[in-house]
Amino acid sequence: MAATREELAAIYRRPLLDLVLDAAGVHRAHHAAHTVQRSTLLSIKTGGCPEDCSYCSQSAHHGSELEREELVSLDRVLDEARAAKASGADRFCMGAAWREVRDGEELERVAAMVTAVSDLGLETCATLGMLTPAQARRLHEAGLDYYNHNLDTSPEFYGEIVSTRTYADRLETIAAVRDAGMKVCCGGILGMGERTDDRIGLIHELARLDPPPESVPINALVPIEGTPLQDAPPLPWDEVVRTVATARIAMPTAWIRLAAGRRSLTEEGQALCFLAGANSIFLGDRLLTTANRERSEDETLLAKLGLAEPAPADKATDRAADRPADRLEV
Ligand code: SAM
Ligand code: DTB
Ligand code: SF4
Repeated sequence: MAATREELAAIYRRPLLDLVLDAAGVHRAHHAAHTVQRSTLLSIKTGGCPEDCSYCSQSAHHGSELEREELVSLDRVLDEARAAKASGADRFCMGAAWREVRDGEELERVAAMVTAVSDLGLETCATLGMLTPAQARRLHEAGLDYYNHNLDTSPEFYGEIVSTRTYADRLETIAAVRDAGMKVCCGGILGMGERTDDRIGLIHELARLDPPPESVPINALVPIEGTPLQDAPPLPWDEVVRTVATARIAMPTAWIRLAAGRRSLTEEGQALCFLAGANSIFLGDRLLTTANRERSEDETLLAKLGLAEPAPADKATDRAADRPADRLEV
């Protein structure tokens, strides 16, 4: 049974090093200790999003200076995916600034991208906004392994951050993803002015999903000029460590990704997060619309920490044979 919110609050508030030590024990009991899963991101449709998420550079509601880009070509996706694979990525994540996917050409173009990336032998992930159950099934059939759809914060704080959709809308898409047979990638953002209790509430909501997400991105806000959160003060590093550690204890088998915002952490701060159970990162010079840490800096850091062993694939490498559509034909 998932821990209660009160139990998670007690864990989160333990003396920091006790918390890290416990989380490290849970991590090492369930995961290879010397490896970090590497994901690479590509924005396949950029900007002009009708949602009003107050952290996001891509919302049409804010005055951020971002060049919009329509859905990119399959060739571009393939070039980027090949380059990601060559530089050691295990998973390729495609993000689109949509409220929801449109059936027909739009869905089919993304499905073709998913199949092509999957055929390269990469795990596939997409984040495209809300999905209907039928769209989730279509993407799974095309070879989509993970769908990223974040809860972002606690249910109580959510309305302060987004007004164009509800927490219940998010949960509905997550249920559709799960019912279609895909793995769920679901996490949140820290440093949006939320209280400690909201960070605990987020972990509680994630851990009580049944089953919990296989992948949990923990983003630290990257402040974007022109958005309502442009001046949000950076969250103290120990709150990031506490969130990672509590998430690790609450979801022992998940990949916990130290996602956006690593540039605002020192190497020492990141090292503590890895010790506390973070075991996945975005590798590559760009996230979706903002800069990531330099790839070479990350390679050096992972080597220094003894975390450079390749991650064990959590799915067979013969991906074409793995797809439900192909299985049906056998
Ligand atoms: N439109 C899709 C959606 O909202 O699900 C996918 C794209 S959206 C960019 C994916 C996630 O990135 C958000 O849920 C949020 O957690 C994270 N994110 C977006 N902007 C961010 C920022 N400025 N700093 C940190 N994380 C951010
Ligand atoms: C997630 O939780 N973090 C990634 C991914 N899912 C799609 C996105 C981070 C975006 C950071 C801001 C940007 O580059 O636009
Ligand atoms: Fe749109 Fe996603 Fe950005 Fe929200 S987070 S504005 S839904 S791209």
